[in-house]
Amino acid sequence: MSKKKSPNSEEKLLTVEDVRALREEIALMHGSLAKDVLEHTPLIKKVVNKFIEKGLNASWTEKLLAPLAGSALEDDELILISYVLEELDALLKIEDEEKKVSKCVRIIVGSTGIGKSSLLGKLAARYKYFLPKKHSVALVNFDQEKVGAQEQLENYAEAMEIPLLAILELLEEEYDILFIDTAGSEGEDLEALKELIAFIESYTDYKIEISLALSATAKMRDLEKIHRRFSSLGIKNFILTKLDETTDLSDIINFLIKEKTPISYISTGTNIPEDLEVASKEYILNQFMKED
Ligand SMILES: Nc1nc2c(ncn2[C@@H]2O[C@H](COP(=O)(O)OP(=O)(O)OP(=O)(O)O)[C@@H](O)[C@H]2O)c(=O)[nH]1
Ligand SMILES: [Mg+2]
Repeated sequence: MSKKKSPNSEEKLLTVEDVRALREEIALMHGSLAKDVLEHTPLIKKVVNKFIEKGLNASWTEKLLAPLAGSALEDDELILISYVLEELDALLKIEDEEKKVSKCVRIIVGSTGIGKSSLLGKLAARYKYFLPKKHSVALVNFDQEKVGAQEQLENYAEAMEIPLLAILELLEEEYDILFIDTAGSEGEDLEALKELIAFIESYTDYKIEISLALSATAKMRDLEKIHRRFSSLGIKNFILTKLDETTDLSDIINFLIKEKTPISYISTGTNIPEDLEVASKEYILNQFMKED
């Protein structure tokens, strides 16, 4: 029996590369169309430039505002500005603190010196003393690398009357939340961290929650690189640190609007436990819109 010929078998099929090239061409067309439109709508162009000067991704901003040309909104600068802010507001994801469950191990990972240990001190104090529900908490040191890491946690533990446990001790007594400090992990440390996670999963019924600390001063490429490095751990949320050190939040915002991961907390200084904010869109967007 002869095989039936598929109707397209004679035609050249598009390769993956062809499709990719087409997609890039279409994106370019959209980009130049947006630029064309902006040339003829000075107010929209002004607002686009305002946000580009603030550091927002240029083609993202152009493509967002160009479709408003010819609409009733094109003559009102304030409305155009709030249109962009609303879009940013919709894209930023925030984690709801109220939803956090008890019996949980919170691990903070991130680059060296980003503020991980300080965050643990602040969070442990918050959960033990400052929330309506008072949690039983303990700190755990898993930073075996850094000289002084143990002493740093001992200081927090002593000052805030919070127990500091060795890893094996977390099997002995139950807490609502354990806060585990890690080293600014490079490759090998990441493996050790995965073993720790497997250990907790096998021998306890704590739920594990991993937060990636990101500095507001980091550049886009660093943010992407650090996120890639830790993504295999399963990052539940981001914590932003060092918001007090920069007024330029453009890279962090460009990064956050591409990511679906929510932000949980914001660190705004070196004081423990005071300099910690629950993440909010208003806070981030207000900081972003602040004039220098
Ligand atoms: N300005 C500012 N400084 C901060 C903030 N958070 C932490 N720091 C400071 O940054 C330095 C490093 O903080 P740590 O909490 O030790 O950072 P780490 O990520 O644990 O550092 P390693 O354990 O060495 O990787 C300290 O001097 C902190 O006081 C912040 O939000 N703003
Ligand atoms: Mg540390």
